[in-house]
This record gives sequence, structure tokens and C-alpha cells, in this order.
Amino acid sequence: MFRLNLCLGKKPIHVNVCFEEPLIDGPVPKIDLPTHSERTKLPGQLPLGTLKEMENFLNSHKPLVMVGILPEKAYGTVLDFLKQYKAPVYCEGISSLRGHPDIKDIEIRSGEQMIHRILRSGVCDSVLRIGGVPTTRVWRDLEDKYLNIPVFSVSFNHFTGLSRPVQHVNSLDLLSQVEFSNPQHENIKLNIEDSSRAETVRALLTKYPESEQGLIYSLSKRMDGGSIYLGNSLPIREWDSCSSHDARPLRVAANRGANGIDGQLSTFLGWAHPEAENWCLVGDLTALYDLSSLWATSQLEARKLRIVVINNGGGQIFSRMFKKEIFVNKHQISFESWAKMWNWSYQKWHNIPVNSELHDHQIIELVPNWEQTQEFWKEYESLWRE
Ligand SMILES: Cc1ncc(C[n+]2csc(CCOP(=O)(O)OP(=O)(O)O)c2C)c(N)n1
Repeated sequence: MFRLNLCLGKKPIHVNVCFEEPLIDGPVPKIDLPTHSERTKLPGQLPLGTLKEMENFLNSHKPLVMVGILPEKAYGTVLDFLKQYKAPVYCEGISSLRGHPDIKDIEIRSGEQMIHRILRSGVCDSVLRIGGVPTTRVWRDLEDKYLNIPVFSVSFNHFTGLSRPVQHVNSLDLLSQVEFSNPQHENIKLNIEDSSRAETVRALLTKYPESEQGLIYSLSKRMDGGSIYLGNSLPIREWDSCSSHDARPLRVAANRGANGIDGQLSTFLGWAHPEAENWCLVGDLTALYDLSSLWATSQLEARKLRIVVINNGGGQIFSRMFKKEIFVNKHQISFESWAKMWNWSYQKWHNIPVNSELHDHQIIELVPNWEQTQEFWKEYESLWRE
């Protein structure tokens, strides 16, 4: 990660330069950065696709659609396309289309593991990516595990998001012009399996209401209609697997791509919507990395701001990756004094209250029940064992 803090004119600018995986898995080739007019020749990318190429792809494949982050102005175009094309679709939370009632019959709702099943079974023979580079782990597996699965990507920038050749068009607007015949998907069988699994996951979320996942499920309902910013690290993944499909947030976003746990609260403060209830969901280490962000409070325009810090005592994403505690950076820090320092209101929650009065500058320390979280994981993982 390469970071640069600039102060140009009146506005501070924080630039996170993002490098795509694979990072340093082998010798590093020299890359001559392309000029603007040469961008279509980025390494690993075929010549810029056209409408015709996209039509050929859509008509000759049975793709699984993955939708990543979208600009707000593209929500309608993408939704219309999905409704007409009718292929199975996995919408990441940050697409803001997750759980949209119009795609209920085609949306994969039981979780990322279902994508693996679909790709392995051959129900879908390719991937159509729409929007930003997906944060979902499966996307990375397209580099090696699913190397033979063709990928077509329709985005709003030049990043193909994979180091292997990908057909890529840099315009979401093309989705409203493209013509196709509907693919022959085996949707019915797929839907039954997905719905019953989604139902089982929901049952687990209510069985363990104070687990980290159960809290996110209930909180997502409480955030209905809100503007939601997801910070690192588990909140992004847990939102995708555990938030309620019935909740309809106004917009959901994250600062992924940069991947840094720094600057997340500052991003949220700048991104907050003047009319909506703004929620920020971050891990405790992520919050600790940006404690000074609240210094800007006195300069903020009036906004309803709720920062929810999931305090699970460290970087718990690593507790599942590595068996060594040292990676977790365990701590017993509480966020009450931090709230006090910047004159924000503070509440500590062990469950999600149905009604609780919140202030415009509100910090909520959300403390999951460790045992319930572990029990949830155990049962959740056993669901997906073949
Ligand atoms: C600037 C920066 N430093 C370190 C990392 C490595 N990193 C990724 S996730 C993570 C832990 C995040 O912990 P927390 O915010 O508590 O979230 P949790 O894992 O508990 O969900 C760390 C240290 C990073 N991504 N960015």
C-alpha cells in the first residue's frame, strides 16, 4: 500500500494507490504506465470491448452475474438489465441492489458459497461482472481455481480487476443498449436450493442473536432506509452474508480497492448524506486507526451520524485465518472516552434495541457475544460441507 497525504488548495486529499493481486508472488515485471490514449492496452486486458462483443458474450454463455459497487446514478440501469437478462445474480451489499424485491427470483441469497457450487456444477459457465471489482473472495479465485471460466466485465473504470485476460467494457450505460435472448438457466432447481439454504442461514442468525453475525442481521433491519458505510474488515463480508434481504438501505458503500483500515471514519464523515440517517459500521482496530478523524466534528454540516464500532477485541478476521493469537492484536480498550473527547454521545450495545434515542453525533460500541459467534460459525460452516 502506498499512501500520500496532500493538501491542495483548500481541501485535504488522501490518496490510496491500489495494486491488484497477485502482488509479489513472482518476479515483478516492469510496467510502463500508459498514457491516457493508450489505456486500452493495459496488461492482461484485451482491446476495449464493444457492444457487439458484449452481445456475443451474453448470447453464447450462461453467466453468473456478480455486481460490485455502483455509482448511484447507475442503480436503475443495472437493475433494469438484471430484470431482463434473468441470469442468477450475486449482488454484493455495496452494489446497493442486494435484496431488491425486483430481482428476488434470480438473486443468490444464501451466500458466497453458493457461487462456488454454481461454478463447480456448471449451472453457469462464465462470470459477468458489473460495477467495481468485487470484494467477494470468489473473484480472486478466478485467478487460479476457476482460471478456465471466461469473464466479461462491465465497469465504470479501466480496472479489469484480474491479472488474466478479461473482456472489459468501460461503460455501464451499455447495459441499457445491449440486445440479447435470455440464457437457458436452470433457475428453478437453483432457486429452490438457494432459498432453502438462505432460510437455514436466517434461522441461525435468529438462534444466535448476540453473535456478531446475528447483531449485524438485526442492525441491518434497524438501518432500513439509511445510508450505510461499511468499513474493514469483517463488516463488509458479514454484511454480504448476514444482513437482512428485507432491509432496503438508500445506498451502501465501502472504501474497498484501497483495502487500508486507515481513514475509514474520515471517508464516512465526508460521504454522509445530508438528509439520510448515516451509519458507519467498522471493526475496533479500524476505528483505532482513525481516532483523530472526529477532530473535524465542529466543521461538519448538520448530519445524522452514527458510528458503530464492532468491538470484538481485535482484528478477528485474522483469528480465522491464522491460528496464532499475535495476529489479532487483542485489546480491552473501550471507546467511551474517545466519544467524550470529541463530545459525541456514546452507547454500548450487547443486542440491538428496538427503540433507543440516538443523537446526531452518536457512537455505538457494539459488543458481540464471543461464544455465540463461535457457535454460529461452527453451524454455518457445517451447512456448506459437501
Ligand atoms: C493501514 C492498514 N494496516 C494494516 C492492515 C492489515 N489489516 C487488515 S484487516 C486488519 C484487522 C482489522 O481489524 P478490525 O478493524 O478490528 O476488524 P475485524 O477484523 O475484527 O472485523 C488489519 C490490521 C490494513 N489493511 N491497512
